[in-house]
Amino acid sequence: MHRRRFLGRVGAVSAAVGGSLSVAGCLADEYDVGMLASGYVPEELTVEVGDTVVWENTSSRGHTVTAYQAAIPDAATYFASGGFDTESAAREAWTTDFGGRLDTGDRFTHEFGVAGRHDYVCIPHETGGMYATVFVEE
Ligand SMILES: [Cu+2]
Repeated sequence: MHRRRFLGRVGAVSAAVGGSLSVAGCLADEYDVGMLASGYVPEELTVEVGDTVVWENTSSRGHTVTAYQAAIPDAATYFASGGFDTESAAREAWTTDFGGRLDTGDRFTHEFGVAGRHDYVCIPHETGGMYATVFVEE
């Protein structure tokens, strides 16, 4: 199964216009996880193996989506905005020149191929408690 999830938004838009609006016309508003000044919304998201999750920075501050390498399944592909292969690379890039930063309106997507709990964090707001979880089910 390889489908994108646009939880809620698609249905809401379709309902509002009676389903007549094309999917392409809705793309600008479709994401699964948004961001506030210091948090992800929602903080917990459950998807199925093969789903692609879309994050969008819906706030006015820069954020990252950076997986905790020790808190995703062993067989899972590492994910981080900026495309880094490891958490240490992502953290180093942030420290160096804000690598991986998502500015307002920027998106990051990741396809989840392995079931299990995936915890991730916003590097600059980690101490403020900006972290969240994607639960992937078979
Ligand atoms: Cu942040």
